[in-house]
Amino acid sequence: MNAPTMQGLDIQAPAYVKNAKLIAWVADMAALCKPDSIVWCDGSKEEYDRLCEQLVQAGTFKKLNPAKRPGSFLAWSDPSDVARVEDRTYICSAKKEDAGPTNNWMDPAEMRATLQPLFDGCMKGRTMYVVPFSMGPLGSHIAHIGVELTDSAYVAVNQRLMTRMGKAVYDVLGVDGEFVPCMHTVGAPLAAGEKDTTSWPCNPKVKYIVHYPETREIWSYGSGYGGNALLGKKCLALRIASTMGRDQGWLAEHMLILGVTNPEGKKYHVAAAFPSACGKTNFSMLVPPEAGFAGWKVTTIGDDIAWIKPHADGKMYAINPEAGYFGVAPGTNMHTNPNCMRSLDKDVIFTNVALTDDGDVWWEGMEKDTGVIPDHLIDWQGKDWTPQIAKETGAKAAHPNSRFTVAATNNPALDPQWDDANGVAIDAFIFGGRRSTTVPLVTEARTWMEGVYMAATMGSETTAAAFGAQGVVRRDPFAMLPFCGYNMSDYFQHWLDMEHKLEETGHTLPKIFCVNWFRKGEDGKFVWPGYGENMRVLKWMIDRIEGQAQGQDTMFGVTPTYAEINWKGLDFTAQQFATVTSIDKAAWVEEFKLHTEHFDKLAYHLPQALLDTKAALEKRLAA
Ligand code: SAT
Ligand code: MN
Repeated sequence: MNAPTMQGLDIQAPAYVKNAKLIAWVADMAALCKPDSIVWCDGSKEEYDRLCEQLVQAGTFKKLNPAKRPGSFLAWSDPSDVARVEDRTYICSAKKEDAGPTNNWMDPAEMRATLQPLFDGCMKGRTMYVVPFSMGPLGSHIAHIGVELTDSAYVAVNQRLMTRMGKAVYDVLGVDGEFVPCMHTVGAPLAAGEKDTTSWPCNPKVKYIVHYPETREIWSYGSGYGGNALLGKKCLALRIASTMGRDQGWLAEHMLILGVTNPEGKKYHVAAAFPSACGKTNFSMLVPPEAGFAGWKVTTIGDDIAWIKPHADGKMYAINPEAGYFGVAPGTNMHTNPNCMRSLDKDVIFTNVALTDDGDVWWEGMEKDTGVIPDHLIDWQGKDWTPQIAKETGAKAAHPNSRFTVAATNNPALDPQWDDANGVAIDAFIFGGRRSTTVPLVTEARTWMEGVYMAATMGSETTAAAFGAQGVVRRDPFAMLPFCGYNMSDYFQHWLDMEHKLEETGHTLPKIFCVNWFRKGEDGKFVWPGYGENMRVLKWMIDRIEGQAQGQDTMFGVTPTYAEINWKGLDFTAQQFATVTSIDKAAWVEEFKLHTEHFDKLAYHLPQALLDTKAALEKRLAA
């Protein structure tokens, strides 16, 4: 098995790789994919620099002006490869019911037969990178190891920023440790002697993002972009991990994790779920307003994914499985997210933003900082862009889903416990969607059950993070719709079961809140100022945790009174507050109809308790 060469290909693993299963798997996959060479990534800075230089030579990366943006690069993807492809994403469980109605399903044997010819020789003319990574602090009891085999150097360098990647992972893995095998190819093999002329190799026609939850495997074909290709992220840390969590009694969630410390030094931890491109990164790096919040501090543990385990002390402990941020660039500026802007000063990989004439990057929203829109840019498709062209054609300089990849350690607001192997104890969960109407600014669930109901029925207007129409409300339970690796109704039950698990220990459960920063007024504009001002809502939540705010009971949970919010430094009238907190009876009658439709689709295994909760809420509404 461990033959050092295979048809002229050197497959010998470095001496520090001792895991027999891994070595055998790499040999098998090399035999299948037939790369020209294999590189075992060690995660070193030298290796990173070398691969980045290689990407520059290949035309995939443009090195940015080191005086403006040291150590940073810009990649422009193929225009067909700019977002996750949900219709090409599959959960191949043995039984269709186990994938559930919200996932694409194919019989595992049938999928394997489909993928076999696609992967056969898929890496011809290319290098196969062996990328070992830990999702979560190295050696943490909550962490898991993955190994990605990829023919994309772009993926390898992004993985070094996004995960704990490299040699140390092999030590944790040892001779017989478990890892999640993650196969990735851009699906663009080269004929013998052919030179790659594309700067962003991908397969514009055929894409498959495939998960086998029972055997914990990931196979991704045809895309080089984000969540389709950086397999530690949505594929492992959410889809595969959610099924692990179901089987092992923990949670893998699409949640940011933040720490919030009051002026007395007491620290709370909050995990919050929002759909992609709804401001999770912003919220996780929030800067409290100066007026009224002196001494308050918010620190980031994670911006996208949380793994949460109930502990013997009755608390739920969360880690961020990632080690970097893959965030949306447009809209990010010193007003919306100053900590993020500072994180992006150096050592960043940008994807699909615009290039300035002096070799820096630009995206829509940056004009809020500088007061000017550049006269000339090269847009994300490599074309000339001017404000005039934008006016005439509507062309965006940066793709709406353009991204930055940056190590968490660049974040000035990084929480000192972000890499703590034991995680942080969660005090509250927040669930939020993007809703221009109906859902109030903030409500607190009266019970765990009611919180699960709120999360299970969450809706959100769609964004550019996934292919498809934007701005239409779709149900996105727990912000997990595209990321739950098993039947959504079973997932609801798993959340409901947590209550009993934790109650047995006699500990108070984390509170559950539902938020909506996105209500619009009659003029079509957002009413709530959002961003740093969200601290005011966060503070009310903490007051609730401390029993210092009474709130008022509504049909949909407990909501703050106007007087309970700290308004110092913000001009926000009681009337505006009413606009974002009001419960419109007629709108809620319609909303509940949509909940019914949603539950009808999820009827198989849907917990009866959710239907009972709905009936109780409707009764309240009618009263
Ligand atoms: O491209 S990703 O899936 O990683 C980003 C997102 O949609 O949240
Ligand atoms: Mn996300």
